[in-house]
Parts: sequence; structure tokens; C-alpha cells
Amino acid sequence: MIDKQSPIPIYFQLVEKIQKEIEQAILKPGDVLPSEREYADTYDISRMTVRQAITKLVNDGYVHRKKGTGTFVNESKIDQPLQGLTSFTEDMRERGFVPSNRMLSFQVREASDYIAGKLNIALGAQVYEIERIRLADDQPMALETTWVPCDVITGLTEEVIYDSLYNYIESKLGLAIGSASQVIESSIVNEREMNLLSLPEGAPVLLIERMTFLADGRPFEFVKSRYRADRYRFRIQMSRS
Ligand code: 16G
Repeated sequence: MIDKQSPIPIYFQLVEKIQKEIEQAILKPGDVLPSEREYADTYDISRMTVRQAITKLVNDGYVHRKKGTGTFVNESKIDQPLQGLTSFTEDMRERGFVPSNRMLSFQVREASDYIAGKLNIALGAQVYEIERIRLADDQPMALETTWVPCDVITGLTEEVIYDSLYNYIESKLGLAIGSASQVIESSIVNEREMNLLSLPEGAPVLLIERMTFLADGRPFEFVKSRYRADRYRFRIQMSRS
């Protein structure tokens, strides 16, 4: 129910109500939401307030509007814990999706000042620069650019990268992956990302930068990813020490 006396704004109460119905699968992916008028009548609130709530749900990636037909529930978001240092391939398999990659570019080049600084290698040292679209069940999830120093991770090929980088490092090279530091920021898609990730103009994305180290402390990858914010959310467990 909507509590008009509550200090919580009415539109936000409606947002939470609809979100809960999506989480409890009362509203399922592909379902059409009741119309603005129906919500307004049901809760005795203005259509403006309903519109404000739906706009927030659109911006947060839970629903999308289709001109002339209505507002539809999006595919559910992938809930990704941040504790484990896992790969995209592992994450998707664990959830029952089939992971795949679309290679946009794979090349060996000289490290720029910026990349050399990130990977702690000499300016001009050789690095693999790999750009992939990461897909789950053939749906684009993320656009990922990876820089890997050639003398740390030897023998990388396009074939390897079509599969899993982490699997190659551990199973083929026998190296132990140790730790990573990751930063997450919000952004919106640019035109190129819009096309590559099949997203509408202005769609939100999560920019993720990861620096990853082998167990012996050597940095082996610097990665910039753009994850679809309508399909991903990150979860972290916290304790007060
Ligand atoms: C994930 C990692 C990325 C890593 C990749 C390896 C994030 C934000 N990024 O996408 O840093 O390079 O997995 O995946 O999680 P792969 O082993 O499937 O190639």
C-alpha cells in the first residue's frame, strides 16, 4: 500500500513496490506493466507521480518503454558478488548461461605511457591489446578491453581469447592468479557502445577497471569494461570490525 503520511516520497514508494514485484517474479521479464491510469486509480495517486516512478525504474534498468504499446519488464539483473576473483566465463557458466565472445580486435602493440604505468612495465614494452564483446546466451553483456604484457602471459592467440583468458593462464601456463583491485563507476553509453551492446541512447553502463596480479605479485592484466547496467548489479558483504 502507499502511505501518504510517510516521509518517503509517494513516487518512491511505488518504485519500491514495483521493484519488489519484479524481484518476487510477480512481474516477470517481458510482462507489460499496468498503465499509468491503472496505477493512479489503484493507489489513488496522480498520473504524474506514477510517471515519475516509472521513469526511475526505466533509468535504473528494470523496465523499458515501447512507443505506443506500454512499459515492459526487463530481463532480470545478474547479481554479481564482488568477493571472489572470477572470470566472465566462470561467472556465466555458474549461472547456467553459455558464455561466448565476439572479437573486435586482437593485436600486439607497444605499451603507451598510460598502459605501461598501469602494468608497471617499460614504456614501449610489448602488450596484447584485446577488445571483446562478452555474451551470455548470445546476448551482449559487456564490452571489454584488456591489456596483457607479452612477456608475462606468453603465447596468447586469438583462439585462446575466444575461450577464457583466466583458464589459459591457470590451466595452460600453470600460473596462479592472486589478487585484483577494481573500481566501478557509472556512465551512459556512447554511440559506439550503444550499437555494440544493443542498447538505446542514454542507457546506463557500469565502467569497471580491474588490475589483476599473479600470486607472485606481477601485474598481468589491466582491463576496462563496460557492463550493461540493465543486466548487472554488484553485491558486497560487509562486516563492522
Ligand atoms: C572478467 C573480468 C576481467 C577478466 C575476464 C577474464 C570483471 C569486471 N572483469 O570479465 O578482468 O579479464 O573476466 O575472462 O569481472 P575470461 O577468463 O572469460 O576470458
